[in-house]
Amino acid sequence: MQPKAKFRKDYRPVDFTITDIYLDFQLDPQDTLVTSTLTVKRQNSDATQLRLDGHSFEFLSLKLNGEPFSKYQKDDESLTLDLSQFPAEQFQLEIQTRLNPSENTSLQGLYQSGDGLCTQCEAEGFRQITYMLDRPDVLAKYRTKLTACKSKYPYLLANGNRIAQGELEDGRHWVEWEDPFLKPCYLFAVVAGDFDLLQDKFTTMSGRVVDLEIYVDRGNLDRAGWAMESLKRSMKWDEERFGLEYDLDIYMIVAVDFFNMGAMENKGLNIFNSKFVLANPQTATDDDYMGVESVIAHEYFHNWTGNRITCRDWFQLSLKEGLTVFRDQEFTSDLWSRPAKRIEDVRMMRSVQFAEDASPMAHPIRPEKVIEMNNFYTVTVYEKGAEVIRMIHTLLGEEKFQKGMKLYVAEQDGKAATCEDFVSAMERASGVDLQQFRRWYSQSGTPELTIADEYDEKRQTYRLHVSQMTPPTADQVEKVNLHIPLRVALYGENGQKINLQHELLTVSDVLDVIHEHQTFEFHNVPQRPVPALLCDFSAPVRVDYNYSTEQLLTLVKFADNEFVRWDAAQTLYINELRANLSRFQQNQPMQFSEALIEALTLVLEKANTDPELTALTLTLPKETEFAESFKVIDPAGIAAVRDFMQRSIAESLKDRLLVVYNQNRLPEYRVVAEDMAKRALRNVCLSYLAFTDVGNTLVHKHYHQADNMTDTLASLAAATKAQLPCRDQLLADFEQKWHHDGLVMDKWFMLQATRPDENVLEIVQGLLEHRSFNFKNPNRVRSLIGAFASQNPRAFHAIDGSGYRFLVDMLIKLNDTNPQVAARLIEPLIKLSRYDAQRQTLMRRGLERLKGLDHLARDLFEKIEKALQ
Ligand code: B3K
Ligand code: ZN
Repeated sequence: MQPKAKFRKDYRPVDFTITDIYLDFQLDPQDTLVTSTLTVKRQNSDATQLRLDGHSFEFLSLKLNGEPFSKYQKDDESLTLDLSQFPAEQFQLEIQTRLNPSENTSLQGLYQSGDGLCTQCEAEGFRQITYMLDRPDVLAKYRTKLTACKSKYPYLLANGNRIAQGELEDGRHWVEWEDPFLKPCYLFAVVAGDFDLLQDKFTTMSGRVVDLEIYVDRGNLDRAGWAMESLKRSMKWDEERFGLEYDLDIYMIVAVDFFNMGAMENKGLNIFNSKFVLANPQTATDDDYMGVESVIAHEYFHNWTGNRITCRDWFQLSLKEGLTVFRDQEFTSDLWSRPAKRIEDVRMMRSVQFAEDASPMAHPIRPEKVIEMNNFYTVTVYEKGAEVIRMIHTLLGEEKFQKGMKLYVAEQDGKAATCEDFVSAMERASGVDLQQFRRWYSQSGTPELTIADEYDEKRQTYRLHVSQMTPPTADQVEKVNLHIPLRVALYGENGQKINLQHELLTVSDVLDVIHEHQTFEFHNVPQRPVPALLCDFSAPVRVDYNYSTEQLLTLVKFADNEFVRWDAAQTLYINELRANLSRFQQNQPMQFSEALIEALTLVLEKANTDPELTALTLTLPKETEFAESFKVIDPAGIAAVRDFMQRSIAESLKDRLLVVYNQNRLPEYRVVAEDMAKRALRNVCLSYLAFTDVGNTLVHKHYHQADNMTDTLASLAAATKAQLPCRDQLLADFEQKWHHDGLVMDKWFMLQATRPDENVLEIVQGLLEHRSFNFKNPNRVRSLIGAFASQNPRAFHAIDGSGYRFLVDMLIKLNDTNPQVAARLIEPLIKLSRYDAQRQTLMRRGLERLKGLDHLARDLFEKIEKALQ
């Protein structure tokens, strides 16, 4: 049977809802018994059928108001009760099911992670536990009783507050939990296991004391402190910036090793991939520290934007995800560096999200059609969704935006809402017209702004001619004009900023682009300015303006906005890559331009005053970032040119890089912004110096002097990328030291998977048998197989098709064990239209091999179908 699509337009309210749920779990890794007692309430007097979702368990029994009930029909996905003879307004259903968590490799529903048991219910995992109206607009009160062997599972956790507990004579114990807040079943969670526990307290703004608990595997307590600090900072920030306070008396976070994504915001009981909890200087890099903090914040912020106010249906996912990503981005920006955070997010948008728009999976932030919901937890829904919220913030300003948030919360608290409810609240609270702006929710694709300018010296006027166009996408051919906030700045030749005026009035630096063609005119412009366009990436669009190298150098040198300086350098890098790629493709010698060296010299001059931006600007875009400026991607060419650029920069700037490298050595490891910036700068210098004659000595020394993972990994990466003589020894040393620790080994697997070596595929294949590798663990799979396919384009797209064959082999295995992870990993293979004919044929062959599988999971089916169309 072919999986069926669901459409947003088909949303209907439920005929029956569920108001209360009592769940009784007799937990056992092989044999768990679940009794679910549902209070069902009729919403539609004409309804005769109640269809409950459920699969992947053994169905034991059904009772209606205490009596066995047999008027039902069962299929692979559901149980439909015939209530035509039963018109009652309200009744109770009791459903018994039996589960085997130890064999649940999908990591959805109830499953075993290490020695513990845990759940993952979003998006539709609850239905793998018991029959349920598994949809987010069914909000119920939950009571949960957990019973299990006490020595094996000393902690039994669920949502809400612990209300009772006791011991049984057979060595088992039980705990009962009650969640006073209404929630959809995707926020339900259970954890059973033996843990080390870190405890703390937080006093909310109204003076309530909340118990904070972080559960980690035994022995990992020294890695939980940063997560706890992050949680407290998040709670405080949400009170200060959004006026939102935590609502329960307890907040628990459990770290597990087997997890399909980053973390899950279950009410009062977050379950996390241990990657986003555990951190200490020996095991985590600076980036890991930042990752932990922002994911902790993100899940915490969901308590309001996601849990108290949830989504009416899954098409509205961006309502909670876009908004919560926006909130976590703001949190990081307020606490650390706003420009650095912006640059990180923009890099992601321009590479991964723009690529998704250009792929068979293109969809608006609010999709219209879904086969497998898990396939829509995408950069589009999340990151572009956050960009859409950010544009609303830009159009309204902080004050009115917060007024809108207050109204939204007041109107929707305790409910399941839609994106329209949010936009409407923003509009009504601010008085700003968002009519045309709403199209961002329904239109997919990356809009392109083509900009030309004109300076009239006599009249001292400057004009920007702006045209917008959104190219057709796989899901949507016809496009309409969007409301695009375009932030601009004008600079004089010597860097002075020119005031934006119309007649004699100062005008906003945010231009409202709403038509297909528009001209913006500025007055009293004393000289031909250099325009900075789309400052801070004020909208998720591409800009086409024909910058001269001189103009870009002016921006790199003088712009008062860090983002603008960084962005001008990006354009220089891209221009350099383009020019050399044509030479490379025509078998001509490559040449490195003086202008780029001049720009980077300017950048390095600011190393002492602004180490952070210097590090970010010196960082060469990744191959996948470069790739996005081409319609047809030449993976081998891009890799060769990038490699050439890296070596050229290293050679030309060696002395300066060495000075900066030596100036930025730190006496000790501290997780503070100032030191992190210096480490980043020093390590980016090292990454270049590795390609020079001092490389081997320097990298070797760096590795052995490192007292923290940031520096250790930087030297390992430098040795690997530059293929230094010390490489094998350092890799072996690292492996020896960390092979027992999967999380740390993920960094090593990733380096192996992205090696520039000719025989990297052979190495990766060999590592599938490595003692630290485990095919059932999604983190391992992502860091070895995922990194090879998505971060090593030269090898993955090898013209003999070996990379594709390998990925398909792996996907065939994952299709049976963990389809959700498989559907993530297939991404680079479905983007076939971006490659030459020969590669397309090979990629298509791989997809067809998958399509022919006997039990192709719907997750993969959806993507393969689209790719082959
Ligand atoms: N809401 C979860 C993601 C669930 C993914 C389900 N496939 C984590 C988050 O966005 O915070
Ligand atoms: Zn989220």
